[in-house]
Amino acid sequence: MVNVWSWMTIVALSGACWLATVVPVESQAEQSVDVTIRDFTFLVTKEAPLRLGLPTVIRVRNEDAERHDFGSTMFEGLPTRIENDGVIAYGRGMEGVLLDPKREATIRFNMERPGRYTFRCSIHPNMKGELLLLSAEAV
Ligand SMILES: [Cu+2]
Repeated sequence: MVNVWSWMTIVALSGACWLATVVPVESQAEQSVDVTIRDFTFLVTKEAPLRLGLPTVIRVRNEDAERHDFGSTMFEGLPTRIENDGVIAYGRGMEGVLLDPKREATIRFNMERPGRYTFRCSIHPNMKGELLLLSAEAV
């Protein structure tokens, strides 16, 4: 009895994994990264290594009661669309986004240069994080 039950649980779990791996392939048009700011720290969650040539969405959420910003040189020279608190800004040479407490912003751009990119909060210079962008050949 116990064995049958755990076997069924495993099937259900692997079914969920299968869905999780298939869905991003179907929506291949976009890759996303979630950045959560909590206790003056950047926490990064992503499904897969970031690849060049794909539209990329960075969702930044400030869970602190303090104002932070998310800035990086990774958008330098690239057309970038930033949606922050219902306001959409679009342009080149954007440096980042300012986040009020408990707010969320979305940054959309196309990854074009591989490398290791740091991001930081200019208000609190010890808040830093890093994203690694791979070229398609490296994946
Ligand atoms: Cu900060």
